[in-house]
Amino acid sequence: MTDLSKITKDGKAFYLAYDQGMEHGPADFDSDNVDPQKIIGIAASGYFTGVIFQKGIAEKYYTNTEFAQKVPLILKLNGKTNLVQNMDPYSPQICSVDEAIQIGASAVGYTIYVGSNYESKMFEEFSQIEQEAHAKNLPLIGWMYIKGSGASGRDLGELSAYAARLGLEMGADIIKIKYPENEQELKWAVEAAGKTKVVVSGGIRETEEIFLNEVKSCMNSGCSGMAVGRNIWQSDNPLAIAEKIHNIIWS
Ligand code: FBP
Repeated sequence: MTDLSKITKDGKAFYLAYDQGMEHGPADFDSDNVDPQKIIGIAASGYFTGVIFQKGIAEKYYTNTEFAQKVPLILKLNGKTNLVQNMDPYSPQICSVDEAIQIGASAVGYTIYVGSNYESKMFEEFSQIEQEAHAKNLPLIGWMYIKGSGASGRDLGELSAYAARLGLEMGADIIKIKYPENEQELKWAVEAAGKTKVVVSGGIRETEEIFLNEVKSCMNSGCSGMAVGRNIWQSDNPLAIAEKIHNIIWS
């Protein structure tokens, strides 16, 4: 089993996600949170067990800086924009495991679009990464996102459990999934993931009350934590909401 101690605390996890600049463009940002340096400041607050970047930001704002000592880096190895509207998304690998290690990553991440016609291409890249990362005892986090013509019209609860199981079958140490329709479906997905830990992604910004209830529901469902971006760094007080999420995860 891969050693997850660098990116978890007491078996639980809380990651600050900041790869949206590639996935959604600067539309998600304002003049404050567009600056990666500001995000690093939040990430280094002590509430997080990791920060998620693509390689460009990591190289310029993290590697060989004081922050590298304060919060572990999870380097995303693939990505895409939202400009190409494809029913069947493919997110190509843009960074290798070796580069990630040089950049100072404590773990790597890769998105598989479960149900896409390009699934097999992403499987090939993921399994190559899995071999390379695990040979170096580097944890692998699978973003298991349901999107594509193969998923269309299917039951979301069933697909969430399928995506979670796929993460286990593919060798992911941790999977990041979206909250399905209800707590019961999430519990089933967590069961399906077996010994692979499950964290839930934050999604678009909600009111604090709604979002914190979702975090509670995730923890009630047996998840190991959260990977949140917009609900934190789009907040008027990122550190205050980060503290509340942290306290729910480790309550
Ligand atoms: P958020 O908490 O902001 O949703 O971030 C989590 C995340 O998984 C990011 O890592 C990723 O960029 C984004 O969501 C993808 O969101 P979507 O699938 O809606 O494009």
